[in-house]
Amino acid sequence: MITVYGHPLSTCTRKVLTTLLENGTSYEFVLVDLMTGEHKQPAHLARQPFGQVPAVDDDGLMLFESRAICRYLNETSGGKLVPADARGRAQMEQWISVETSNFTPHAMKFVYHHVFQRAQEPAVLQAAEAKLTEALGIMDAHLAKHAYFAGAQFSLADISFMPYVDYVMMTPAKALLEKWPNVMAWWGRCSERATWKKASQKS
Ligand SMILES: N[C@@H](CCC(=O)N[C@@H](CS)C(=O)NCC(=O)O)C(=O)O
Repeated sequence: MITVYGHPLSTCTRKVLTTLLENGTSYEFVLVDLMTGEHKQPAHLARQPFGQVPAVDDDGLMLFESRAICRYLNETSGGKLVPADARGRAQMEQWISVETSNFTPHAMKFVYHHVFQRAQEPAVLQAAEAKLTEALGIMDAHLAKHAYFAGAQFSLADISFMPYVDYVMMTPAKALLEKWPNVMAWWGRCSERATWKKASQKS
């Protein structure tokens, strides 16, 4: 049995749940209450030594780090979220790296400031806007030619971006995304998926 320790508002928890739901894998969900600091208590630190969510227990195999968890859960549940060929896999990994390095750190500045009340200096938001615009232009050019980041197939690369895009759409930086029609069309396709809606409690 797979147990996911997480929180429904957590971007990284949502990636793991979407991966499980896409593969039709059953799991148990255990809420770790970020609001009361449960993630910093010894019981959770034993599962996730950095005091973050998610963590997963697969019949005694304890894992943390959402991207590693998603790769593992996909591989052990049918593998439909990773392209079968090396070229497709390389594309997928490239875009997961773009998400981690070039998109999320900048996107989250807006999310911290506007959603989580962690005020950012104006200069920080200005720099984040420039970096985000650069990333969005590159993403848009790719998505003009491909339905998803790894090509025609919905993959872990799309799942990696989705929770961050979802949060950015709740901030004024939504306007930055809306300038890019292919990013918006991709987001429309991804955010309509029943698995995503369930993972993020939107249905
Ligand atoms: N690199 C980690 C990041 C996990 C992470 O940042 N989790 C957030 C929620 S999305 C968290 O637990 N934040 C609380 C904290 O850091 O104290 C992963 O991918 O799993």
